[in-house]
Amino acid sequence: MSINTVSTTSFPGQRPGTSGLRKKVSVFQQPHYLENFVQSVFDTLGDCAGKTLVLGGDGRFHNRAAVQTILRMAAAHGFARVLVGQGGILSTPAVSCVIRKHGALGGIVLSASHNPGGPDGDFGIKYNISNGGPAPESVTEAVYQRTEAITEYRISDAADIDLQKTGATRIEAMEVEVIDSVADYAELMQQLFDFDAIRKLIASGFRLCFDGMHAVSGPYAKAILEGQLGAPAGSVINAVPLEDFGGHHPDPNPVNAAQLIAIMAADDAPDFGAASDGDGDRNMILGRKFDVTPSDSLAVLAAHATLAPGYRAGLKGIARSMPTSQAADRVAQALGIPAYETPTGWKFFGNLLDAGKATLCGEESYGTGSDHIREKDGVWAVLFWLNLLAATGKSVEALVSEHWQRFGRNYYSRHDYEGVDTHAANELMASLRIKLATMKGQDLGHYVVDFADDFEYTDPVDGSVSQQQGVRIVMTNGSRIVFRLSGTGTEGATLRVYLERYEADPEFHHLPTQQALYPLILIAEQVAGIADWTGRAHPTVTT
Ligand code: VG1
Ligand code: CO
Repeated sequence: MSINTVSTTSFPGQRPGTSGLRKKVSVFQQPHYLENFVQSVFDTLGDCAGKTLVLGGDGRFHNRAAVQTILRMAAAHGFARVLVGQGGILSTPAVSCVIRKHGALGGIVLSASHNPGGPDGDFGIKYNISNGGPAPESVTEAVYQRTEAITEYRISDAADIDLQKTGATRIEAMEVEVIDSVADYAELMQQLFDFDAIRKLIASGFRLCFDGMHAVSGPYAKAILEGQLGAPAGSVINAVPLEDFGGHHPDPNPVNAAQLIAIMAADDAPDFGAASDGDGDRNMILGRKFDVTPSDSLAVLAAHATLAPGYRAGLKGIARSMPTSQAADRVAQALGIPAYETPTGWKFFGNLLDAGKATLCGEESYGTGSDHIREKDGVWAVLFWLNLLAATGKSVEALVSEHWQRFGRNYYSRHDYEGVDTHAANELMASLRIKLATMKGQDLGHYVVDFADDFEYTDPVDGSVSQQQGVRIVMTNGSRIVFRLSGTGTEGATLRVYLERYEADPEFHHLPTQQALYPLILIAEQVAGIADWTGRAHPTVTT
């Protein structure tokens, strides 16, 4: 075994987006492409002697090859130890859990999350810091600067290690320990939730269906829901991670999880349905013939949090990303705790969680989590819901309807225009920004604009400022339209339009969502000229 120094030249555009560097697999397969990025991360970290790194991914195509390369590079960089998931598999929340439990310096997650996989799909890489959370912008920016200047990387010429067998081995002086992908994570879940109560609920005939979408959460859900909580075999569907996710899009929303939606819409539907995404950090919650929006899910969990053992002491605060509906704010107000509004992306929650300012966090994009780790967590959200259902004896629909009666309903929808021309998308945003200054007080349909701005966030802990995080038009009655461009796509641009309307009157709590939001949908089109700029009359995905 020896360590080689390899000359390289920089690749343009290795700047991490909302959640890591995501590109087509073919881009990552170019010689030196992955190596350049990994060396840039290591160079940014500096001396790693004596330190532990956690490594794993969502099992998508190129995962195993990338794991072997990164192990050889970590050995060349002088890490003392790497903990790698068996088969190269670790969900994003499991990486966060393992980093924290084992006091690692950080971790590398190989995933493009909800983006499609396979040889023609996407690949991704993300670095998480010692608190278990995604690297903040200061770190990702330093990594990007390094990728622009890189001239060489170091790598051991050691042979591939066997990822299938748990246990320790060595590359150069570095210890490599292949760990059970699920064990640490499952142990943490047992500390947070009342497994006995959930077991009793399931034993009493309560039925559930969890859709692993052939992505990483299948093994976690099987081990916990079927193995530990006694759900009958077959309760977890599409449970085996596949390199191409079975050809499907591992994005748990009513459009992409069509099989689960059909199961939950049947007359003999299970009591509870859920799905997770490529890397296991998202969750979709369903009742029988009933969808729960992610924003409502966060609010309902917050309102009932003390029913779960891990949250019995109450919540310190609730944080949500700016485009997420304001339903959780109303719960925070009722509980007398602070509500925080951050830019999109889980990295912005890390400081609030570390500082003990927030306990629960959520995003409208099917992401919910808490201070138990520093990532959003799909299986955690499922267990939280099961704990609430067991503790209250109520159905999913009853819990949500009662929530609306108490707090009012925030009708909410996101319209995505995927794969539009990048130039046109940028122009649309630029022309919106020009209009902002004069919008205050304007009449739009039956609404009056309270304020309009481009969201800027000052981190209350470290004072860092993030600008241009989404254009928002907020009406005097609290209804909102938000426009932003995705930072996770790999083809053209994706415009996201977020629509929210508050309705206090229970008589109007059961309208079809798109109908309830129709006046706002018209205003969004009128203000932004979406059809003119993008050439699209309708969104590609509506959630
Ligand atoms: C999207 C979501 C955002 C989420 C991010 C990563 O980002 O909107 O809420 O944090 O994906 O999720 P964007 O920039 O495309 O809107 V995951 O599960 O793909 O890591
Ligand atoms: Co994800």
